[in-house]
Amino acid sequence: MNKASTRCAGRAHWPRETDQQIYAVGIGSNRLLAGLRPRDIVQQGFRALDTRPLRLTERSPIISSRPLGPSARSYANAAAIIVTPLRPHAMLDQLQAIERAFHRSRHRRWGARTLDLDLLLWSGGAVRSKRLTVPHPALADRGFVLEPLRAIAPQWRHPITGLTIRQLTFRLAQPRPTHR
Ligand code: A4P
Ligand code: MG
Repeated sequence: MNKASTRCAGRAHWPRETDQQIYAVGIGSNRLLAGLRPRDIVQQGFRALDTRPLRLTERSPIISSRPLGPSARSYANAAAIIVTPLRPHAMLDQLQAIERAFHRSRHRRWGARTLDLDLLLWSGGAVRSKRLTVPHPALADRGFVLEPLRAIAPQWRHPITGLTIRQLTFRLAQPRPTHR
């Protein structure tokens, strides 16, 4: 992300006159597609996220992570910063169209998936509707989301807790008290 957009991503609101929205998107894959490995699929996901009306300004390193949930295969995870005129629900439509293009089917929650795109953060703050919750409700609890995001947007503040991504990552890494 360039300096101007880094500063704006750290604030609650992107200046209205630009009419541009900034999003942090989480990317996950743990399935093969036409001979492509999850890591290659994430690479292709970056490309799809840089196609109009989306402009990808930052891409994180791709990490390998142990599966959370029933799937046995490990995941490739990454994060990207996207600038676009699309408002949140239209952005979700766009992300789901990309997932469909990668042959993702939604039969089983948390099942193996070719490409999973989650809206993590929005420059306009929070959204809560039947279809969409932003920030992503599990953002603060998942290392495989926070770690890539910290590499590209460490100062972005969670609009509800007020903590930066760097602080959330640090907090998650702390040992938790055990109850006997
Ligand atoms: N939805 C609501 N808010 C959002 C949002 N912020 N971003 C709705 C995206 N979608 C959002 O999502 C189900 C519905 O959530 C959508 O139709 C949308 O209207 P989905 O992507 O179809 O289903 P899902 O991904 O199977 O469910 P969910 O609850 O989104 O799962 P997660 O949170 O995406 O977790 N382990 C590792 N290591 N790495 C992973 O990436 N991912 C998951 C899935 C499980 N384990 C993992 C990983
Ligand atoms: Mg999802």
